[in-house]
Formats: sequence, structure tokens, C-alpha cells
Amino acid sequence: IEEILDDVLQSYPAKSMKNRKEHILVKDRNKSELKIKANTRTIPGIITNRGCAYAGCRGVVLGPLKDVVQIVHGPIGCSYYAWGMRRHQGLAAEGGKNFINYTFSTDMQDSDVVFGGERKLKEAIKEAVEIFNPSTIMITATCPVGLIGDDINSIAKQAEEEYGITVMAFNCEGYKGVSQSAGHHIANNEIMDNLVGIKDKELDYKYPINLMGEYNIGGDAFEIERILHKIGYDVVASFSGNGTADQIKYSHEADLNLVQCHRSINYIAEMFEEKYGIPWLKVNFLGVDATIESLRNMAEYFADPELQERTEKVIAEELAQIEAPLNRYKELFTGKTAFLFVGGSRAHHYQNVFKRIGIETVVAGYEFGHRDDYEGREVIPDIEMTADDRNIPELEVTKDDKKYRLRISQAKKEELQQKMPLDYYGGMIKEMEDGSVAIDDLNHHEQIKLTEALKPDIYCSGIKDKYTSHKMGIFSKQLHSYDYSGPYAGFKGHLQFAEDIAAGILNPSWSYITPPWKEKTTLEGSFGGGE
Ligand code: CFM
Ligand code: HCA
Repeated sequence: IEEILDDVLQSYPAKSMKNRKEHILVKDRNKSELKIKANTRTIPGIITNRGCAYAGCRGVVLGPLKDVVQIVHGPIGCSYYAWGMRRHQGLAAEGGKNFINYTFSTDMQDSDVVFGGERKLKEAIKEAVEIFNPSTIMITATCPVGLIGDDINSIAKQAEEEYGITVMAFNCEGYKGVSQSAGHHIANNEIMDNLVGIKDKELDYKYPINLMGEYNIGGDAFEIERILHKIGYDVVASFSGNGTADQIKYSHEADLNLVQCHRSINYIAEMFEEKYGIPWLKVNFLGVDATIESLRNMAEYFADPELQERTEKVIAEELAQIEAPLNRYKELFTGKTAFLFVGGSRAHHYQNVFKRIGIETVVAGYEFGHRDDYEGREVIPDIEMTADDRNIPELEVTKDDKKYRLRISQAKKEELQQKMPLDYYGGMIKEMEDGSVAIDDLNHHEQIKLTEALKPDIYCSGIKDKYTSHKMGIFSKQLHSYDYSGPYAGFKGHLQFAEDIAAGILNPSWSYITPPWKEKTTLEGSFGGGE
């Protein structure tokens, strides 16, 4: 494998080679340190799969909130790409509002950039209130807003007073930070500062939980909620798949926060504990084995024998429906390999989904994960801050004397921490097999070279590199959009995933494609008039 990686790196100029080398790692459990470089700027000239801060804030974290009119202050193109592109689904509750089929934009023009766009934003808010009557409006800034200095924060404040509703502003201009990860952080800070805890509901739920970092892509959250309700949990709020801003306002009343995607929401999870005394549990509802482990950990946290019994009953019932076909898929797939490259958590979560059906992951990488998503939270104190990190304000939260309530004692917490990832995430690398490759911020050159050398049976990434893989004769399943299928979470979702993978890799069409490495090089041409 080292030779293959040397070959991949060979094509780079010396400086780039040195840089990229630090972003690639071969798993070797005998090594005392497995350190990877992450969350740093992409080398100029390399086309990355990454998105921008606005995408991470507006698209990822805020996008799924159903009851919010989300006004994008910026040119129309940015809004087009916020319009259902990420496939988060949302079902309005009885009498509840759902605006996620719309996209709202101030449609900034040349003249607004030159003379300022504040007037236009105020008009847009007025219009939104008159037509849609929302209880919450969120304004997100795209690049020109920060460049010309439109003050979206004071406009939000004024509008809040004028209309008597919640109006929030997010300074998530696309250029802030090195990827969409910066946008997650900006969204987290603002939600924590101005939305969580602004309403009291005095819920009398027995097992109130918040679902965090689950965005309901392809209906995953619907499936997770179905299982949780069947066991007897009540979801107070979801951050943010199928969620509402209204629920987030009283989400401080939950007793446990479940964190699915650590990368996008860990900031909020941490702050909840500090401010309200609610611990967080790293869960994973992708894959049956991980789902079962998560459900058992939750039941143990609440320490109620009745809940534990119901958990086992639901696990048995759900397993009975899928185990036999899943085992048949395992027989069919055993020996096959996968190459995964997804944002900041799925490249980890999907490894156990594949493992259960006999498929080994040979390469896995994140677009914008941080070192803790690879190596575990224990490395956080060693992560060097860069100028890009310092661009995002750090929100300091303190104990809320009125609303803080200790959920479990320190001693009990330490006891549970021996058994489960409570307030902890161990990252992706620990769970990878020896000899497999972890790669950060992959580019097309590396994708193609590694695919040629390792010839995986499945390439799992997104729309930007799906067809590069197909052209090489290798089935690609998008793990962002699920190629418009899903849900893939929970028990039934795992079976759905196996069926979709079978339909893809067993399709005879792949035998009609001759991958480039099976053909002679045919590249010819003239340069500057010569041969
Ligand atoms: Fe978390 Fe996500 Fe992901 Fe992400 Fe994303 Fe996404 Fe993703 Mo696309 S929040 S890090 S910023 S799990 S949109 S739902 S699929 S890159 S791996
Ligand atoms: C984003 C959204 C995205 C893009 C997916 C892709 C998503 O990064 O802004 O590249 O295929 O999941 O929709 O990650």
C-alpha cells in the first residue's frame, strides 16, 4: 500500500507532495501515533469536493428546520443551491408549518452590491411576515454581504421588535473558514446563543431526548424516530432533521442529547452540558449493530429495567424482520471492497453498515472532518489553531442558574463512561482495519489513482465524483443524497441499503465498460504548434 501511495503522490510538485502526504494515513495498530492533518486549506489549484461556510450553515444545519422562513441575503445562485438540493425531508406536525419546499432570497443585484442591500433585506422580511406569518425567520449571509458590510444583525434585531417574532442573523459568508465545517460552527453558536432556552414548556415526558446531528436525508430521521417512539422515548427537539425552531426553544428540558453526526453539532452538545447539565451520548443509527449498541447504551443511561426490557423487545422484533435477507446479502457480497469519501461522519458510520453485509472498506476519508473525527476527541487539546479557525468567534457559555439541572452525578457519569461513549467520540481510525487508508480532503487525481490501484467494487461519495467512478466501470452509490433512495438508518434502512447496493453492483452494465487502465494510452496532441 505504501508503494501505491508513493505513486499517487509522485505527480505533485515537492511542496504539494509534502502537504498531501500529511493528509493520508495507513492504519497500523502497532503504531503508537496515527496522526492525520485535517481542517486546513486546500492547496490552490487542486479542485476539492468541499463546500463553503454558507453551505454548512444554511444548507446543512438550518436547512431542515421546517417552521422557519430562511431568507438568504445574496445573489440568487446561492439560493438555488439551497432549494431542496440536500434532500432533507420534513413532515409538518398537525397544524404546524413547513416552509422547506420554498427558497427565499433577496436576489442581490449589481446595484445592491454597489449601494448596499439592507433596504432589500428589510423589504424581504416584511414580505415574508405578511405572506407566511412565521414565528421564526433566519437570515443567512452569502459572500457579498460580508464584503460590502450590510448589517444583517441590527436588521434582525429591529425586525424582531417590529414584528414580535424571533429573527436571527447568521454571518456565514461562504469564504469564512476552509470548508462547510466553519458554517456548522457559526450555526451552532447562533442557535445556542439566541434560540435554545428562550421558551419553557415544562414537559412531563418520561425519557425526553434531543436528537442532534441527524438531518433526515432520505428519511433517516423518520426511521430513527419510529424506533425511538416504539421503545418509549420522546424526542423533544431535533437538530435539525424534521425539526422545528419552536422545539429547539425549549430543548433544554431534555435529559439526554444523542449525537449522530459529531462534526456538525458537537459544539452545541458540549454547550448544553455546560449551560444546562445535559450530557451527550455519541450514537450511530446507521447499521443494525451500531443501532443496537446505541439503543442499549441509551437504556443503560436512563437505568430503568422496564425501559431496558422494552429496548430488547423492540430490537428482537426489528431484527426478526431483516436478519434472514441481510444474511443472504452478506453471502452474496463477501469479499467485496468499498472506497468511502463523505463529509465529516458518514465515511465512518457506513463502514459498519458495509461490514455487516460482508464488504470491507479499503479507503475512507472526510471532506472536512477535523482531527478528532479521525483520531478521537482525546486529540482536541493538541490541535493547533490556525488563522482560519480564529475567524470564527468562540462562544463562551456558562451555567444557567435558573435552568441548570444535574442529570446524573459525576460518579455515575464516570462509571458509564467506562462502558459507552458518553461525552466522547472515538473517531473513525480506531475502527478501521490494518492496511486500510484514511485520506483527508481527497481530490480527483487521488480518487482515480487509488481506484486504479485498489479496484474497489463500490465507490461511495457524492455528485462531484460519482461519474468519474462510473467511467472507470465501478458502481458508485452516493452517501450524501443516497441517489434519491433511503431511508438507510435503523433496521429496515440497513436492508434497503443492501438491496440498493445489490441492484448497483450486480447490474450487468458494468461489464460493457472498459476502464481506462485496460486500454493503451491514447493521449496525443500538439502543443504550441509543435508535436
Ligand atoms: Fe454530518 Fe451530514 Fe456528514 Fe455534514 Fe454534509 Fe450531509 Fe455529509 Mo453531505 S452534517 S458531516 S456537512 S453527516 S451534507 S447530512 S452528507 S457532507 S457526511
Ligand atoms: C454540501 C451538501 C452536500 C453535497 C453533496 C455532494 C450534500 O456539501 O453543501 O457533493 O454530492 O450532502 O447535499 O454535502
